[in-house]
Amino acid sequence: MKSLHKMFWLLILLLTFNNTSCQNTDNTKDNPKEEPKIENKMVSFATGLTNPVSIANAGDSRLFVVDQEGYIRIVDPNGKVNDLPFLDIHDRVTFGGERGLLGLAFHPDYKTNGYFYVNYVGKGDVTHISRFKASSSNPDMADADSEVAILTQPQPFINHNGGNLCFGPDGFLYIGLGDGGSEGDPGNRAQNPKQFLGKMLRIDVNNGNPYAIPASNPFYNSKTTLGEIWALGLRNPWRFSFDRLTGDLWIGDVGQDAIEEIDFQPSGDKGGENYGWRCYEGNKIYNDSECDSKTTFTPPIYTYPHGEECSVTGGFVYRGTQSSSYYGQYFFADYCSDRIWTLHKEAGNWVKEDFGHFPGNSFTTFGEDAQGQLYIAGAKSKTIFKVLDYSTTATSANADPMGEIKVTQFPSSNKIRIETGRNNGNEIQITLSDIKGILVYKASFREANYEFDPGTLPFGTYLLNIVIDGKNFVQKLIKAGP
Ligand SMILES: [Ca+2]
Repeated sequence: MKSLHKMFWLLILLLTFNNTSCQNTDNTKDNPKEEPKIENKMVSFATGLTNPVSIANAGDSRLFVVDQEGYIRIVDPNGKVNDLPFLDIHDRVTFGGERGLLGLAFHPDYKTNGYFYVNYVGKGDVTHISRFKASSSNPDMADADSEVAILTQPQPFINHNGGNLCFGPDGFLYIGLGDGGSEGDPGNRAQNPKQFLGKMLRIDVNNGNPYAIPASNPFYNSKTTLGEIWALGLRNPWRFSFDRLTGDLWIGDVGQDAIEEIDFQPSGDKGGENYGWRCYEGNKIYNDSECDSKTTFTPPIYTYPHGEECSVTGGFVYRGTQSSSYYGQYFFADYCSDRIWTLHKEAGNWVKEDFGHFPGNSFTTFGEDAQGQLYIAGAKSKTIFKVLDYSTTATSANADPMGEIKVTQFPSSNKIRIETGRNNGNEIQITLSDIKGILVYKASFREANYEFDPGTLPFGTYLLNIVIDGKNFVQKLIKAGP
């Protein structure tokens, strides 16, 4: 098992200069004309996995990776996969194609109750939402015999099983179910208010037996719509997530033959949205033969057409390192094209940016660790990558007479490179101090560029001070663990 054995520096982009808050004004985003190098964007974090389809954390330093065949495996903070699985239920999982063990969510009080919830397709093509319990004696093991059925849903066809489940910031469990499969939703199930298929459900697993319907659900006590339904009109919401900061809900809904879409519900939303399928695929009418003209559909915030692309893998809003260029951006990928993008809002409009093209992966899922760092798994590459902080050219305010200073990280070593953008032969002094102000490295040079290795230092925050022609630049650096 390859582990991320090298420590690396993550750069924080805030640069202070003469009390002017500095903006990242240059275009440091990925140039779509150039194939980005994977090591600049992501690093291989864990390898040798089998069929990884979901990544979750339990509020500690471990990552839990769902193997579609019916296992949950633990990856330690060094990227090492435990020999023994956390959970082995392969005997009751029907594996193959879009079937298998598909989703995992830890109870918000997992630390005290040991409960976690899974979504799997079992015998007879029935989707099971079940609760399991961790072993009370071994935190790296769960009790496979502790299964408690929460909800089941027969699947009329083998595809479009949804598979994801997440606890929302409200403490309720959200369950994404696909339209039941085949193509074109032949039973018009996603629009049928009396079926779970093609819906997002919201249930309260802390009350009732085995659950209660929250009184705040949009169709609570409705006679025409099942009370569990939170949103309708989804085709196959394979991966969805909540923004851990804002509570916004992001859904990647896999399209039919033409259009992939991202749906969005702002935090505080009351639910009840109808995302359109099968009346609409993206923003285009797909089959309006039984569509009620009075129904209000909620359009996606972003769509993209098929071509190289064919199946969206919804991701997460990056909430890892606050000063990263990616902070607050929603990551998503396409399973077929191996492309990853980000979305963010600018002047009221959603803007897509290319993150990169990483052939040979078949990205199935994103996941966060307890700190909000972002990971993505490839089914084909059987690898989990970690999204790196984005080191960028930090320019000072536009009045800066000195030009720009660029500080570069080297993920594969301890080295830091400074490019001062000037070459007047004057002495440039640098110091590196830890957060308590204790000096750990000091040097001076007259060249335009300088590369140094401060040696082995503990993980933590450091301040790089650069003095050039009497001006003082301070850059915060984080020495991150693997
Ligand atoms: Ca839709």
